[in-house]
Amino acid sequence: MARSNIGALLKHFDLPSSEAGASADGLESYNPADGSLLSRVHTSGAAGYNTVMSQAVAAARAWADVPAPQRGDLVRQVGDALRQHKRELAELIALENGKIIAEGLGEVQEMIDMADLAIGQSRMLYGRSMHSERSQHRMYEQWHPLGVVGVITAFNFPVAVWSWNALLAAVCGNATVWKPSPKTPLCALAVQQLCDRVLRCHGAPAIFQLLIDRGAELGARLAADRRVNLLSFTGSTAVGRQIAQTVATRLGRSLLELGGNNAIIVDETADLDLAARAIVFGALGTAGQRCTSTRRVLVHRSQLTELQRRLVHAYRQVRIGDPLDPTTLVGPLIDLDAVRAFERGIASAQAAGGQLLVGGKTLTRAGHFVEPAIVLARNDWDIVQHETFGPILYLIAVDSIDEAIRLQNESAYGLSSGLFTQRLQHAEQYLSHQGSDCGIANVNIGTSGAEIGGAFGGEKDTGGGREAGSDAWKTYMRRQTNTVNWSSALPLAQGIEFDIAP
Ligand code: UN1
Repeated sequence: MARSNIGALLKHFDLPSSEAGASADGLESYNPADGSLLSRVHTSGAAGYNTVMSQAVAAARAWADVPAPQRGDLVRQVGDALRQHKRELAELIALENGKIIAEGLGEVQEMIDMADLAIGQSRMLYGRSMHSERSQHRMYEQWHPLGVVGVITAFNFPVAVWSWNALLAAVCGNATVWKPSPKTPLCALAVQQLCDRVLRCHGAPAIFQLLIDRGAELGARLAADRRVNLLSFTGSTAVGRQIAQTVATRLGRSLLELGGNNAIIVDETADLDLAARAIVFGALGTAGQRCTSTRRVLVHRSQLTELQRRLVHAYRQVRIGDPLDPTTLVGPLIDLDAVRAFERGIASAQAAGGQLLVGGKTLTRAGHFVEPAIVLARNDWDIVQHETFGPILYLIAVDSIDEAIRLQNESAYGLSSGLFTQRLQHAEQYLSHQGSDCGIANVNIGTSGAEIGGAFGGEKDTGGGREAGSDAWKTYMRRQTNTVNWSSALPLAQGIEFDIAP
């Protein structure tokens, strides 16, 4: 992309250019496709943290008084702004994160879908009513706003994961404080600009707040801060564990969306055309840097040779390069650390006895490009059980559906999973309690690319949180049980007699 276009894009979102003066508190953002400096942005610092938190607390208080359908109307306007700036935001994502433009557009679409879902939800914050065991008593529950929701997001979905949290939190009557990844501050600042414009037009309290940090300091402050009523964290299991422990110390709530080691099972009846397509998208989408990326394929031995042939053929066709070129399918990894982790992963897999079928090299051109790899492997190797955040796919032969499910579930993680089969019994076994132990289990669909309508998240080391659709909204509210006595007596529950005349 020409420099002048980058300038226009930054200007479009009122973002500082790379010529902006360097300062001690500055955070630099780089283009992973060529290593060039995109911009320098200011970090919030301790003083900024306090201002943002007090604004969020005040905004949450005022916002909770606004009727929920009106809160939905604000989210509608955020959705409209995203529709209007979809292309520019997608280009900025491609530029700063390195995912290809088609996936950048998909990420913004995911936010728009989320806005639509949240708008509808704003009229459906339903509580139940129960039949009281006492006569002339009414019992029901209601959902009230929590207050302030902290949202810490990762570089790989620099804006969509914020929208899962912030747009639901908004219709539920909360303010959010967003701490994006230091690797993608421009995407966050662009979304913040759009939100600020909408908030101004709407005359709404400042419920969308942003913290920019170079490291983990402000995230740790959010975890310890009693004013943060819910902390949603997306990132590694190691950091998620620390965050959850800090939040638990103050008996706060956390919502965790951590790593995955997602498998696709291909049984002896699977349609290999479908399976191969899903595997290629799952393993190569976002250059293997999704938490839902396909990392393991557990394939029935009778299908191994043909599946391997198709996958290797597809990998050889894949165009690696500029994420903004529409013919590119694989962009760069996010940074040099990611390239080194990929190299270590390949070396460890080979040292364990893995056979490299295709790819595995680091490209020598500028930018953080690698050739996606497929390795013939065994499930019990340490490296296969480790989430390397890059395009390494392990192909593992199995002899039965029982073995495949067992190996799939041996992972410490439990995010996403998929089975390719044409046999009803296998599909149902896989979806039963004896089947996949993941939060997401698909049949004839791969592991990545979930729709927002379902609850998103996973079990075990994935952290147990659920975001986006279904009843995930309940996480952003507190439940209150109410019993109203409209009789002229005071009967006690459980029939207890406690006769005393005060
Ligand atoms: C993530 O990788 O953190 O299901 C989120 C998917 C996307 C979201 C991924 N809709 O792959």
